[in-house]
Amino acid sequence: MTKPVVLIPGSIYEHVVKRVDADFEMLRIDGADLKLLSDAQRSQIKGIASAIHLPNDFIRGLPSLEIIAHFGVGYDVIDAKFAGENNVMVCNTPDVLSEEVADTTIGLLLNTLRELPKAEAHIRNGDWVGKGNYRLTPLTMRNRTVGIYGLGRIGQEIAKRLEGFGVEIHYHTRTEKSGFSYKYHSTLLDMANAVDTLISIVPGTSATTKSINAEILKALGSDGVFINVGRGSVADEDALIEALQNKTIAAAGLDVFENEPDPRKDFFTLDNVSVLPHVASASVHTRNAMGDLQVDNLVNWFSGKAPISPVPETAHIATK
Ligand code: A2R
Repeated sequence: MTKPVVLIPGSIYEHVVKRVDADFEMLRIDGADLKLLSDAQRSQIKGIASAIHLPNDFIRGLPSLEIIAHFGVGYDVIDAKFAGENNVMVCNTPDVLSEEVADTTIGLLLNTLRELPKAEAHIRNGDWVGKGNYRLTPLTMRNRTVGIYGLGRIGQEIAKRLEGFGVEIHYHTRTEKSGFSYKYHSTLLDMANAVDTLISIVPGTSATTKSINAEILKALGSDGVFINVGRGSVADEDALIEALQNKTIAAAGLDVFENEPDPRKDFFTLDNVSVLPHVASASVHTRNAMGDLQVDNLVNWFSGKAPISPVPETAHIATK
């Protein structure tokens, strides 16, 4: 029996390439561009394994396409509603990364509050012996009130870890979640007024775009700390840079940016920012698990079984 043709547009984690190559007829091109495919190839492609933006024209130009398996839990780079309307299944890789992202979030929060990367630079530079002890940090985790924006799979893991730090935990989502003792706020502004530390772990959607704005940052206050591990699009970066420059808030810890991999340079020059290059899920263990889930979705689909992790917008599409 001939294997289904699965396209990998753009670069992807090597583990995924090996697995796609083993299980399918693999086709690789440099990006999501129809000009890179012959007419025959376009009509043969049944599945996509990708980690990049797929324009709607690209999806429309593949007449036999049945399924897109995306690498990552956030799938804002694919118009899933459009895919669903065109009978194309979209899958993401939830759950398997939640704990890793939550672990990294705590690390980033501590880096931001306790200036650990700068303290490490101090010893590496020879400043400890040359200039003396690293300064006492003005910020601490002690007595903080933390608001989690998004109490989904990852947000809940972050909250669980924060419980161990003895801090007060609040959250904001569109719908109140049952079974949690954390304080619920029906609006983001209400939560920002009640907390001094805001962790964003909502998806990048039209509703969340630039929702962390000047008003929210002001509400956090001068002791305020903003941590973003969700999507860069959720923060209004102009407002954030201004709030950090003017000390409207005390500090920020950022793993995600509007322009990746080339974020605004202000984030590197500001003294009160701790940055990471979008590494929250980036361990071999977790990336392998994400890659396996991505390819397992394709394997299930092409053996007539339901995919493991369809996104809600396409969950209605029946298995062939
Ligand atoms: O709003 P709800 O009740 O659906 O709760 C979801 C919340 N959320 C929002 N909260 C406030 N305003 C919004 N416009 C809004 N949209 C969504 O975000 C839910 O509590 C949370 C998302 O949770 P999950 O779908 O379980 O996603 P997961 O696995 O926690 O990942 C979150 C995001 C990904 O989409 C990537 O962008 C990033 O983390 O890696």
